Amino acid sequence: MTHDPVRLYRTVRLIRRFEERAIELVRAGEIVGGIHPYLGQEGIAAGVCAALRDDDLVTGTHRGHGHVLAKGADPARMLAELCGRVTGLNRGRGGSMHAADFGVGVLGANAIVGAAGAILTGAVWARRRRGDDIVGATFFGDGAVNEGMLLEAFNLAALWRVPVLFVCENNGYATTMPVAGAVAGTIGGRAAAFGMPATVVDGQDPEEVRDATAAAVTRMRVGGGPELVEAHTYRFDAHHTFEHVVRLDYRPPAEVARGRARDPVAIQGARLPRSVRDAVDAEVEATLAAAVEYALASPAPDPAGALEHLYASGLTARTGGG
Ligand SMILES: Cc1ncc(C[n+]2csc(CCOP(=O)(O)OP(=O)(O)O)c2C)c(N)n1
Repeated sequence: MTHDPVRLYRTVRLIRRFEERAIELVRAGEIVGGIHPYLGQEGIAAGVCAALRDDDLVTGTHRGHGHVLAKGADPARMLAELCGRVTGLNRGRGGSMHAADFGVGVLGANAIVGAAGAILTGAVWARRRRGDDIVGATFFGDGAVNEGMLLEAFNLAALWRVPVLFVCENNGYATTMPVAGAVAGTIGGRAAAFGMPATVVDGQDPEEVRDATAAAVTRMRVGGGPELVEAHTYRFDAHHTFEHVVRLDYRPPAEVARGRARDPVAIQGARLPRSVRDAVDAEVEATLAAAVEYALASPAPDPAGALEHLYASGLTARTGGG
């Protein structure tokens, strides 16, 4: 747990600029297939991960770069992963939506809406059974709250008192679908149905997110069951970079302007003296310049090895058939 406001600012700023550089690389054709930018939501990943220990576990979403970076992954290897290079966190085979770094407790971003909570619940349960006092945090969007898999994870985590913090990043939309058109009842009400405490926080304020997470983690670490945090936020950019090409008209411009006016990077930055902020900004720019250079200088994987690393036991040719 860090109370360090500079570290929190560094994290939100790093995620912000990482995403902006990644969008440039999408446009340049270096990141194939596009990305789901985390712009505007940085305060949630930064705040949650600041309240976790290095050996605690996280799982994330399709909008997952911020979670991986905030938990401590190397930005250069993360960017190389997005570019599909051998030096990437996962040898360039996972890409944007499947980046993982077990060394810092990141079990993976996840393209399947609602799946990451089940994976984390199982992983934390297994580690606690071994006697480790770790906890976990899993991120999901408002679009996941009606997915059976996530609700099943709520149930087992609550029943078995698995210390998982379920973090809902409520940015108001699942792709183009507003929450009001898709979610009956409330998100906190889903937690209540399983006997889980739920806290609503301002996801644009990294310190508020961190403090709510720290309080939950303290309870969970000593045997408390799972909890839910619903962080209200706003996605500043597209659902996916395809929207930069195909404009979709689903958010009123006044709403977008209002949402963008509450910027987690500006909110955390305003807590620091200008000189400190400038120094962090310069450090982040240098880190990312080096990361881009590293990623682009790295080779792509050899296509001959495409079937490697698919199964823990290796891949053996099928016998027989015809
Ligand atoms: C099980 C499943 N259903 C549908 C999709 C397609 N899909 C990808 S992202 C997305 C919207 C998710 O919205 P939300 O969970 O609110 O997260 P956000 O994109 O707003 O961060 C959908 C429906 C998917 N990836 N997985």
